[in-house]
Amino acid sequence: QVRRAVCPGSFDPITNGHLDIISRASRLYDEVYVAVMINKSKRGLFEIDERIDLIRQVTAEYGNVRVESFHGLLVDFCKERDIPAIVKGLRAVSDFDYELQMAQMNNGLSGVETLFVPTNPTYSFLSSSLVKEVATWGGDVSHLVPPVVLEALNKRLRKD
Ligand code: COD
Repeated sequence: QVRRAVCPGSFDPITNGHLDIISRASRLYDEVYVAVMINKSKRGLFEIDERIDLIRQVTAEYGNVRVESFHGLLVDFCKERDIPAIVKGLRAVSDFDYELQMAQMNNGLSGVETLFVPTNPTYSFLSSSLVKEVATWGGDVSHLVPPVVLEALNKRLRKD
C-alpha cells in the first residue's frame, strides 16, 4: 500500500521553513501532496497559480511531491485522495494552541491524523507574512526563501 501524506498551507509564498517540512515529509512517505488551500477572504500577494508554480519549481528535486490547490475543507482534500495523514511544522508554543484545535477538529470530522514535525531552529521565526513585510521595505530575505521565490518577490514588489 502506498503511504500518502499532505502538507497544507497558504504558501504565499513558500519559504525555506515550508520547504524543510516538505522535504522531511518526502523522506517519510511514498507520496507527499502539497495542498495550497484557497481562502477567498484572504487576498494574497501571489495568485494561487503563481504559488503552485513556485512550489513545483522548488520541490521538483524530490520526485515524490505533488502540488495542487483546493477550495474547501482539508479533510475533503484528504478523503478524495485517500490521504490518512497531515504533516505540519511546529515553530513555537504559539503555534501549538491553534494547530492542536485544527488537528482535533480534522480528526473528529474524518479520522485523519495530524503529525507534527519540530521546525528546524534556523527557521523557527520564519513566516510568509514576515518575509513579505521585510521584503516590502527592502530588507534582505535571501537566506529565508529559495532563489526563484526571491526573484518573484522582488519582481512583484517593484511593480506594485
Ligand atoms: N517552519 C516549519 N514549518 C512551517 C514554517 C516554518 N518556519 N512556516 C510554516 N510552516 C508550516 C506549518 O505547519 C504551517 O501550518 C504550514 O507550514 C503552512 O503555513 P502557511 O502560513 O502557509 O499556512 P496557514 O497557516 O495559513 O495554513 C492554514 C491551513 C490552510 C492549513 C488551514 O487554514 C486549513 O486547513 N484550511 C482549509 C479549510 C479547513 O479545512 N478548515 C478547517 C480547519 S479545522
